Amino acid sequence: MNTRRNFLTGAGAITTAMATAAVSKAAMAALPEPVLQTRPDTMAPLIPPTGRPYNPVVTLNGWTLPWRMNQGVKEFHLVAEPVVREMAPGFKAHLWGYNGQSPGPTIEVVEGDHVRIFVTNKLPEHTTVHWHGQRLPNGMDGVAGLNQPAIPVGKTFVYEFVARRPGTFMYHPHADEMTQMAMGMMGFWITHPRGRHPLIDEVDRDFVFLLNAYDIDPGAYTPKIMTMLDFNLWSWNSRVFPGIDPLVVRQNDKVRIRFGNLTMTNHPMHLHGHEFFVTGTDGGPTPRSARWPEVTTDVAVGQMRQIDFVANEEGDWAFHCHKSHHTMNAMGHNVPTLIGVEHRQIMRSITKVIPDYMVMGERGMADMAEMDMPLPDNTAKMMTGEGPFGSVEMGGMFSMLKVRKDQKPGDYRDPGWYALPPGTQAYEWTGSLPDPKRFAAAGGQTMKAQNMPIKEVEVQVRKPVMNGMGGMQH
Ligand SMILES: [Cu+2]
Repeated sequence: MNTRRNFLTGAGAITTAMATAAVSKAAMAALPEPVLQTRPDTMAPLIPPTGRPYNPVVTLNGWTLPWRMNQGVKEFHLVAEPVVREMAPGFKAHLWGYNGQSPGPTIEVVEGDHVRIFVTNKLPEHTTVHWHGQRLPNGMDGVAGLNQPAIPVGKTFVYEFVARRPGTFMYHPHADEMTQMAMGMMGFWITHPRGRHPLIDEVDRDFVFLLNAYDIDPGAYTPKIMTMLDFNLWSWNSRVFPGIDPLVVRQNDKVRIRFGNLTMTNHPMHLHGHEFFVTGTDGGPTPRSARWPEVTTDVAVGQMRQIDFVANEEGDWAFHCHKSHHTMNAMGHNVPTLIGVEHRQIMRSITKVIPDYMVMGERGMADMAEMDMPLPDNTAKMMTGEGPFGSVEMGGMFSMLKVRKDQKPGDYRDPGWYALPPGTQAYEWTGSLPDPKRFAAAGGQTMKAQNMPIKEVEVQVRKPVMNGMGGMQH
């Protein structure tokens, strides 16, 4: 098997499209040569070299699978196999995926395309591929046992159908799903509309990624596949912040972002600085009368969302899952809350036994981002990311929408940090602070508690001592 290296590498070279290598007559008789990709960078959009034209998508930290036309049929070759995925710089995981990556490559076709996909199984167990959301013959739906025998190890199966419905789809195994999806097997599928579509607007930039989650112990390489809820790595396309590339756009671009959720919980996806409309799901385009503006949209398990907006505000805007635990990387979740706990006494006793003992979280967890704690090798820091004004204190499902006036059309290179215009940044107040006034409520409880011992409970509050805050009382 050959690895074609005619891909442009990384965000640095992303402005030009690649061409699919010419396929010889002899090769046309056989199945298409598989194309592999092992770099975790965001690859240039694949301008269609053959077949019907369309405006291609950009897969965040991923790529689109080239195809060949064989007598009017668009042929792809997916190879299911173990892969090494760099989830963030300095942190690699042993996953399963397709064609050298987890997730697998994005498949882009056009409404009405006759599609043939060869799937070769190089996993240590059988598999299938289910084409999530597609209208297709029942025998092509990929549910092992129900619609087909599973693809045995070492064998190649052929799926063939017409892409009937334009929209946002995904693919994943439907055989030993719990293992294979926990190991990272999934990919994006776009069916572009055949021409102008009344409900699918043309956009300047179209980004896609899948939400996935892993449970990899600090220092380990392989996900624990039995985990149902307590995952410690929340990723987009098997990358965690700061390993997720920014979504770079030109000011006033019409932007579409599509995402699908293959984790075990919902993700409220939140965009700063702009409102968007949910313009479609894996069920199809949303009727215009049913769209409303949002800044957060929840994606339930197994759902896909397509959001559209005009990126008219310059800046570096956070874009993330709004569950705060999902913007964290690997770390035990069973750390007790120590905010406000007075440690001084007990520290003296502990350090006699464990000299290196360190208290965590006495003032909140922000210290964790700056502290250079010794971590096991191959561990993503819990929260990190150096911004222009300090640590971003994020991990997991977090990236940025970077909107720039001078970004060239089709240029996806990271423009660096946004230069804030003078006088437009939050600043420190250096005047005096008034004493707080206590609010006196005039109301009272309507219902009197019965059979409840009425006893005043004293709760202590600890506040940091600040100069000029003389009026603070407990
Ligand atoms: Cu989330």
